Amino acid sequence: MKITHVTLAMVTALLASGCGQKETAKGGNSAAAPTQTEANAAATATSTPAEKTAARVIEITANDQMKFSVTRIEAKAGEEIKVVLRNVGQLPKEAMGHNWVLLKPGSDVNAFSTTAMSARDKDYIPDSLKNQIIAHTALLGPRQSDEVTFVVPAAGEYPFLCSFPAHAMAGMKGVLVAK
Ligand SMILES: [Cu+2]
Repeated sequence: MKITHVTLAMVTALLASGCGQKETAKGGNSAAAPTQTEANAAATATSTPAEKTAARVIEITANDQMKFSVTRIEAKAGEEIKVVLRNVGQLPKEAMGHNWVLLKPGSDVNAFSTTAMSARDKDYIPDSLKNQIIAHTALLGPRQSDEVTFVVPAAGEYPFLCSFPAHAMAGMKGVLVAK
């Protein structure tokens, strides 16, 4: 799911930049001033909606003290959000890996965390509980980052956690509140 979102974003970015370069090249080579004006106007018109629909970025850091820098996110139902998680710690991934997992309203964070402990080969994303997950990042080692983009489905309180063993119990959890 994450890979699909990232790939789409990259394709969109590439298409956008490609179009921009094409318009610029056309305008620069053309001797006719009106054509260049039209090209610029068209470029402006197409870029404005793209900016309006861009996902809101929430940057979160995770550290060796098992803390997220953000534990509460306020959002609107239907809003597109991009969470960028950065592991700012030094300890190796095997001892202090971090991820960010957003669950459906009503999910039990502690139960999820406990089940996730036995899913080490899946980076602590247990197959049996995937139906509780709205979105999640990769498991990150020191100085790594990852992002995930999702649409907030509806109003409600969506718990999130780091599913590395015992991290949620130590406080690596929070809530996204959608209105
Ligand atoms: Cu963690």
